[in-house]
Amino acid sequence: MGERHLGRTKRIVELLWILMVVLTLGGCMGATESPEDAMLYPDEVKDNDDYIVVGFSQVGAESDWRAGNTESFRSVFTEENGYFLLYEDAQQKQENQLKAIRNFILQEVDYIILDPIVETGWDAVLQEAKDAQIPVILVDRSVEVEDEGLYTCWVGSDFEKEGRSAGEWLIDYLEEQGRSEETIQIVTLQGTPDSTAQIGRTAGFASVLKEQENWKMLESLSGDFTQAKGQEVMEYFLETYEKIDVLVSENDNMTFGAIDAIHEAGKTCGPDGEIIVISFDCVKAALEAMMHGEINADFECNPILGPRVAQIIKLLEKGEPVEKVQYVEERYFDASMDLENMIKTRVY
Ligand code: GYE
Repeated sequence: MGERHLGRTKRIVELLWILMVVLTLGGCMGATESPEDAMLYPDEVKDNDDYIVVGFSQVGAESDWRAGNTESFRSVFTEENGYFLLYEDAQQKQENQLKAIRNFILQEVDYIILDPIVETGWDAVLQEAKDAQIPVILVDRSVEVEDEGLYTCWVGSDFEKEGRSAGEWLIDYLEEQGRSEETIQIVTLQGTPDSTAQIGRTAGFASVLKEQENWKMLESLSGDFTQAKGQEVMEYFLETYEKIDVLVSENDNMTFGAIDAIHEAGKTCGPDGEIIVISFDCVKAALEAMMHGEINADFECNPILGPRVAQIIKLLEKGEPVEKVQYVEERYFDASMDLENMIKTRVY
């Protein structure tokens, strides 16, 4: 091998070393989850016992429901009310939530509020919060952990009941329409897989479906709770299945996307259309769509959880016990109701 060749090989080896060092350092920096690039709370708050510091790890900003939910926390956990809120939007990624929680622990917050995107994968980080003696309050979605003592309590909706109510509503509606004996072909737009809302709504509807011999579930696919994916998946359903009688869409934003797809395919939906549309959440825009005849029934999911969590924190501050599982109240709406008046007072 010539000298020039040897020199080049040496340079390549040197470069590879430098690259390895850079990559290793970069990797380490990412893994230390330094609080520098995350939200910090100021020293005057840290040294001031008048404030209760709350770290809130939110799922994302994927839907109108989520926007209402975030606003509910932001409006309650204010400095005026004696709180300092560290808010972290995880952009629908569990890894971001794990990072946020570890940052809250590093900063020694007083309470952690977690809306877990999926149910699994929380044992280690919740153990870390417990070891640091920081109570964790779960909101909206829940977790599946070995030891339920890893969190203080959970506040949210009975998703399974929502799904069951949707199925029961469909039985009654088909009966009213004189279609009880007909073969009914159904497609489902599911929410984020493994999220409590998806698991519960799917299971609740399935429990009714399995008793109905003439109902046929053609396919269930995830639209990740977003409008764009809802539209995309509905386009696929419409291309694949010639006759769809019912769309069950596990949130309103996917429903909005699906309605666009239905119109683009030259089809109709709602009480006077070809496809019966059942949705969940009951956000204002969905009630409006119902008024315009696009949605048949919508099963409410209440996003206003902030005040309830503030009450829980007040009890915990006084050293009082709190209930482990706390459901919020909700109802359903359908196109036969006086929606115009209801919309006026709706805050989400
Ligand atoms: O239905 C959906 C949101 O977890 C209940 O998440 C929540 C769901 C809600 O993206 O719109």
